[in-house]
Amino acid sequence: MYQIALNQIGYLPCSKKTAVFRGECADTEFEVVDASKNTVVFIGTISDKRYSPSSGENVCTGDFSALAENGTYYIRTKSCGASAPFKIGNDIFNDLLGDTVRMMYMQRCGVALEEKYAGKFSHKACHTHKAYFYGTEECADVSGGWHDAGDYGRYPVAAAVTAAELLLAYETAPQLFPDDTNIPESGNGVPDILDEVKYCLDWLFKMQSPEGGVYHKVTCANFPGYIMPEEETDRLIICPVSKTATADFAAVMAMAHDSFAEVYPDYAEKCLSAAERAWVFLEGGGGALITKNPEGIVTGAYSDDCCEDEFYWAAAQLYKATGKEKYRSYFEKAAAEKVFAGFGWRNVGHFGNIAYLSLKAEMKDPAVTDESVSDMISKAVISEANHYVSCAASDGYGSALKHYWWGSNMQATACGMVCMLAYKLTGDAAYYDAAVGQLDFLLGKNPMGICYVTGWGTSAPRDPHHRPSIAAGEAVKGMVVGGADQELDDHIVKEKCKDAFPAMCYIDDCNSYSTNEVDTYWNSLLTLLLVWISNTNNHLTYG
Ligand code: G3I
Ligand code: 9MR
Ligand code: ZN
Repeated sequence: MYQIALNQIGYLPCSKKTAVFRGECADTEFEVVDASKNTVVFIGTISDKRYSPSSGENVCTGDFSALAENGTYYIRTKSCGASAPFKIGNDIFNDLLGDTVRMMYMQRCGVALEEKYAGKFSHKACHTHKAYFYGTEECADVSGGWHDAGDYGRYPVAAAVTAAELLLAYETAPQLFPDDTNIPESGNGVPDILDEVKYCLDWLFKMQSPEGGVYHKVTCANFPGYIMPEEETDRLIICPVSKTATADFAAVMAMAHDSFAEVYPDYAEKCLSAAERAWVFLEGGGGALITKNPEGIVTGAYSDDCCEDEFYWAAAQLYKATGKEKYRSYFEKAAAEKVFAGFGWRNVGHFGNIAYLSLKAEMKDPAVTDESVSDMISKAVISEANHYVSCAASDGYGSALKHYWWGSNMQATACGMVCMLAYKLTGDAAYYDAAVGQLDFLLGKNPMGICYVTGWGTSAPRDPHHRPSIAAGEAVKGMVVGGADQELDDHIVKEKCKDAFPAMCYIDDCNSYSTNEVDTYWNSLLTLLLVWISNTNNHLTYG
């Protein structure tokens, strides 16, 4: 493990650049070396010695932000040795960005992944057999969509959030999403990211009931062994309609209407009418709150005892897509009572906030939003971001997390997103720096000294909890792993990390699903953060 922790992909020329020197570093200076010429290009001071409670060690920091020339570098010192190499440049995240999106293709269900697209992870069509409505002998075709994570379950809540984040990334910087990423739709004149989202939405349509509600998931009753997807042939069970799946469906279908209007105009209309039918279903009180799995089902529950934030998000997206008063009044009344937050699967409020705030920015028409509601949202975002900036400033590694739980890397990414939202609202660079700090943490500046994305950086997870990777004996590239979980939610991390410090409760072991699994919405949130950080110049600012 490196004694110098830094972002193993690299730094944008304009961004703050810091490294962490771990343990008792005797040096007072560090050198940045141009790796191609092996010449010292910068000398910096090692300072700010402090105790890092999340990792139980003393650490120091070195700032090399003044170095802005494109190139490949590494840091070296006399007593801490050398760091991993890293790049400086404006486009250094572009290839990683492409991989974070490509994961979704690798998760496609219901079709064969051909070798020319999926290489050694190719497989025959999977989960095309009949799916039965829970507790009945009635069946339906709900083939398609994306396998959620390391398992083969398909969950509309997870899929909708993933698709939404990909659409937001595309809307921010369409120029970063080409039509040549080697998926079956490449070269059809539509950006591959939109085709990938459409693959998911095509499945979501199948998950909408005739009444407009959306089934909560389709999985087998149990998780399978470490097999390729086509080998899972147990009965597929469609679980009952839920409020959260229905509301998330309404939200993402409304977003898709806006994003697909130009490339697939008829499809865009189909999305919007499905979204409005879902809303009518919810208005009628339809669907259940899912607080636990149905009897006999042990796969992912995606339980959520609050659906107000999902309704909040849906109303904002439907208002943005239609301009209808009923959605506007629902959202503004809800926001006036409580500004919801979250970039997660359970807490989705910030997707609604972004939709509402973007209206004023995009429409340049103050009447389109209620200034007092926008102000309340802005104040809530800035207050949350201030908390993360303060946490990051007091953490030895710049992490905004005070607690590491299952999916903590997604939470770190979400903290970065909130800081970017505050930056868009205020232009205050402190928020931008804190957001970059969360990306640095994910990509290597962390107590594990690991770039938490498979196949990226110098030290990356090699053994993720991901069935196709386990079966193939190699990790699919470009997947974010869950990260440290001090709750020790699986038997491996409980055994191996029971005495570890919070940010070190991570193990690169395929059996550790609570620290080393992957998930589509962990990837898509990183896609979005990478785009928002890399595209400050042509951002939609909401201020
Ligand atoms: O939000 C609370 C926070 O307020 C609290 O401080 C913290 C510590 O107790 O817990 C937080 O809740 C966490 C929750 O995720 C929301 O992020 C729970 O601890 C944590 O156990 C829960 O983990 C979820 C896990 O399923 C178990 O439900 C992960 O987020 C979620 O990504 C994961 O999803 C699974 C699917 O069910 C099945 N497919 C794989 C997928 C990834 O592992
Ligand atoms: O592979 C499953 C993963 O997707 C889930 O997040 C996790 C918790 O629900 O469960 C994993 O499956 C394990 C099951 O829960 C217990 N037996 C071993 C399975 C593989 O680790
Ligand atoms: Zn499948």
